[in-house]
Amino acid sequence: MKKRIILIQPYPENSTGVGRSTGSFPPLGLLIIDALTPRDTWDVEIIDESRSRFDSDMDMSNIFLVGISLWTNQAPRAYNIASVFRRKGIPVILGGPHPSVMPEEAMRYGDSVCVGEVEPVWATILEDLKRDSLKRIYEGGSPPLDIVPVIKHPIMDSYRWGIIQTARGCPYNCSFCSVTIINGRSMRYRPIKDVVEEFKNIKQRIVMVADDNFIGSGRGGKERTIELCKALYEVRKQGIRKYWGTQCTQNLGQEDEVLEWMYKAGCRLVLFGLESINRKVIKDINKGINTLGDYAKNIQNTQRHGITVVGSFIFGNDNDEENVFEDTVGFINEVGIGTQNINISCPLPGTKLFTDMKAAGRLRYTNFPEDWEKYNMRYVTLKPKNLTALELYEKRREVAYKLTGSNLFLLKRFIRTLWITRSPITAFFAYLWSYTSRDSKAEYEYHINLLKREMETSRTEDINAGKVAIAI
Ligand code: B12
Ligand code: SF4
Repeated sequence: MKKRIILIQPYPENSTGVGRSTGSFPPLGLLIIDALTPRDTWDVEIIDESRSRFDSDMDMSNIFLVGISLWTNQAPRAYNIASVFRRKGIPVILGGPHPSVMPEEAMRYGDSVCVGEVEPVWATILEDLKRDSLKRIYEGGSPPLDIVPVIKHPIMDSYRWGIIQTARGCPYNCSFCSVTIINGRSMRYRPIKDVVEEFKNIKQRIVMVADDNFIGSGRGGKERTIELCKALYEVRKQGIRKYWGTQCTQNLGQEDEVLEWMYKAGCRLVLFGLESINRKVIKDINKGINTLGDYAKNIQNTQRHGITVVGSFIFGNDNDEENVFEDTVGFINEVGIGTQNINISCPLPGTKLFTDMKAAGRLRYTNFPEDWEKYNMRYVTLKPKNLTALELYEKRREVAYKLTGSNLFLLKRFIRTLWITRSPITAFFAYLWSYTSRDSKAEYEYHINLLKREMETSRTEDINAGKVAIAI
C-alpha cells in the first residue's frame, strides 16, 4: 500500500466574505507539490477548504505527512488543523506566504516549516521523511523557474476558472506588499514552452494569470511579455480560445505593442495597483513605478486596446486627504475605469508597513496568531491617522456601495466599457468583477458591530483609567 500525503489549503473560520472567489480557482501551490511527488511511493490527496471543510473524523490511516499551505489570514485555521494531526502523531509541514515570513511562529504549530518556494527542497523533504528525520526548517529560496513542474491534474478541471503562473518576484518594493519578501526582488520567468504546455492543459475558457507583475520590468520584461503573448496567440490559432486576466503595473498603458499582443493572446482584464490618486501617498508607500506617466492616460490607452482595467485602491494611508473617498469615486467615473478593488490598508507581516505600525503602537489587533485572521484588507487592522477606525470602515463601504451597489449603475458601466473597449467579453469581465465584489450586508453588519463594541470598550477603559477618551 502506498503511503498517504494529505495537502490542505485552509479557509479562515470567519472570513466575513473576503476572498469568496478563492474556491473558484485551483490551489496552485498544492498542485505543484502534488506534481513533484513520485507516485511509486506516495499517494497524494488534496483538501481545499474553500470548497469543503476539513473533517477531523476523516480516515487517518497510513498518513505519513500532512502539508498545509497558508496565507496570513488562514494561519489560525491552519494551526488548528495542524494540531488535529499532530495529536495523532502525524507529522505536519507548513509552507506558503505566512510561514515564509513568520517561520518561528509556524515552527510552534508544525513539525517542519518550508520557507520560500518548495521546488528545490521537496525531494529532500520526502527523503528525510522516509528516514524519519524531518528537519525543523527547509529553505526553498527563490530558484530559477525551469524547475517548476508543468501541472496537469484532474482536480484542476473541477474549478470554475483556470489559473496559471508565468513569473515570480517583483523588482519594486512597495512598503505594504509582501510579494518581494516571499518571492524576491528579481523577476524570474518560467520557460515559455512550459507555460504554453500548462496553458493547454487548462480546460476552462477563463483563466487567471496569477503573476504579480505580468510585464516584469524594463526592456527585458517587455520583450519577454511579447514573446510569451505571441506563443499564446499561436495557441489561440490552434482553436484553444481562452480569455484571461492578470496584474500589471500601470505603466503598461504606455506600451502599445505589448498591449496589442496581450489582447491578441486573449487578455481582457488587467489589475493595476493604483493604490491612491494622491502622489504624496504614492511616495510614502514607495511605489515609484506609479509615477511613470499619467494614470488617466495609461488606463484609457489600455482600455482602448480592448483590455479592461481593475483599478485597485487602498484607503487608510497616513497621507490620505479628507476628501480622498469622493475624489477616488470621481476619478474612477471620470476616467471610465472598468471596475475596481477597494481595500483598507493592511500591515501584512514582513512588510515595512507592519514594522512601522508595530513600532508606532498602531496595530489594532495583536493577539497573534488568532488575530491574523483579520489581516485580510477588510478589517481595520491599523489605527488610522486622521479618522477613527469606524469612520474609515464606513467611508470605504460608502465608496464600494457607490461603485457597485446599484444594478442600473453596473449596467451603465457595462455599456460604457463596451463602448470604450469594443469587446463584449471585456465588458462582461468588468461587470462580473464589480458584481462579485459587492460587499454583503452580513459582512457590513458584522464589522460595524465589532467596531462599535471596540470603541465602547476603549472608552470605558479610558474612563476607568481616568484618561480622556481617545479615537481608536
Ligand atoms: C491568485 C491569488 C489570489 C486568488 C486566490 C485563488 C486561489 N484559489 O489560489 C484570490 C483573488 C481569491 C486571492 C484572494 C486573497 N488574497 Co491573494 N493572491 C494570489 C496570488 C496573486 C497568487 C497565488 C498563487 O497561486 N501563487 C502561486 C503559488 C505557486 O505560490 P505559493 O502559494 O506561494 O506557493 C509556493 C510557496 O509558497 C511554497 N508553498 C506553498 N504552500 C506550501 C505548502 C507546503 C506544505 C510547502 C512545503 C510549501 C508550500 O511552494 C509553492 C511553490 O513554490 C498571490 C501572490 C503570489 N505571487 O503568490 C496573492 C496573495 C497570496 N494573496 C494575498 C492576499 C492578502 C489575499 C487576500 C487576503 C486579499 C483580499 N482581501 O482579497 C484574499 C484572501 C483570500 C482567502 N482565501 O482568504 C497575499 C497573502 C500575503 C500573506 N502574507 O498571506 C499574497 C501573497 C499577495 C500579496 N499582496 O502579498 N488571492
Ligand atoms: S509593484 Fe505590485 S507586486 Fe511589486 S512590490 Fe509593488 S505592490 Fe508588490
